Amino acid sequence: MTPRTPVTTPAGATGTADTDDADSTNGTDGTSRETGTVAGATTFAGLTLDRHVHASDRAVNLARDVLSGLTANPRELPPKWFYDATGGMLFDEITRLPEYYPTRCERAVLDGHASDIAAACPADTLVELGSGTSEKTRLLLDALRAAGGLRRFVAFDVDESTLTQAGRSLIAAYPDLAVHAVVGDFERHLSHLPSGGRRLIAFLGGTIGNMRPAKRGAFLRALREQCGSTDALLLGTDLVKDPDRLVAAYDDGAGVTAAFNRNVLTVINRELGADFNIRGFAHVVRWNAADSWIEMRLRAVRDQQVTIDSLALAVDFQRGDDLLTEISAKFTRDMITAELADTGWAVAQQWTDPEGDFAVTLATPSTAPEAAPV
Ligand code: AVJ
Repeated sequence: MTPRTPVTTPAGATGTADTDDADSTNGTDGTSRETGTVAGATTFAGLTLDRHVHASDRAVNLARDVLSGLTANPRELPPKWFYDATGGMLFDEITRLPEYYPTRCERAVLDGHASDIAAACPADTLVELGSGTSEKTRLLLDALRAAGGLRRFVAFDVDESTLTQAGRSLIAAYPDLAVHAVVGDFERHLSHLPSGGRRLIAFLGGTIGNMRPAKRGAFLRALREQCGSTDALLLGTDLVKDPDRLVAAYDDGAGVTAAFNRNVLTVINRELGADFNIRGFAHVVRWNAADSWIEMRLRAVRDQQVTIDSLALAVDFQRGDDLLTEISAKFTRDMITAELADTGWAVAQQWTDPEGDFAVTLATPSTAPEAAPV
């Protein structure tokens, strides 16, 4: 790696984005009122939006992650940068691939057990960590409505446009439901989750698997600290299985996941003025049995130098050099129970699809969360 000029981080690259400043339309607390409702008030009609991450933070956060990721050894990028508009569409396509079983397995569990979940936790508020666009969300909303108590839906995601779109379509589908969208990063803004009522907090899709164990622990503990005794967590986790099936799920025959993986290079080229040659990197997938996770990598197929204008950075890749772009952890039931117990949660119920490929766990707050391991 040869910095073209002394590597200086763009101004504010390390600045935190969470400003909560009053730039939102007409709210003073970062909450913009779209339909004359008051966030957190007793009346539940319409859509409320809280903004803790601003569109302007994206470039700063991307620059920070790319600079630290490409100058690290081994090189690594967080998977969140896959998800621009193209990445979102490619992921949607992945969920329909024959090899990628997690989405349909989780849907099968919710199809079969949404009413059991609603009976076990008759919440008045469904919180989804994620944008709430999925069909799975509606299965839960319908079951909680049928159980009689549902009054509010909170969607928490980093992408405001997806959130507001999803919010509006949910309001159209559920006119009497209060929809509260929170634009935030679940590694930093969980404390901004709207409080009150009895909340079922859904974290689906196996997305928790993209975090390493320490981050997962911190996340589950932070969530536990936001929860009262009547709240519950609904967690989707992919289960350990035949490594060939695991690898195939991330390396499909049609090459959609390969395109999804390479998309992060397109994002960096477009948003940071880099000159990655997309075809200069191969899509590589490996089952790491020791750490119980799938690794997705981009491997340089030849010696090449990549320059990133906005970082004044030049990065040399030797043929065979890897860039880790995602881990996706796979769990056993014991791992799930242990990680939840370590972070102040107790497994109340657990369901899997008929093949036992994917688990959905309902966890309730156990006694006070144990202190974080030092
Ligand atoms: C959406 C994060 C759960 O890790 O399985 C799919 C993303 N990456 N194919 C996963 C993904 C490659 C997916 N999650």
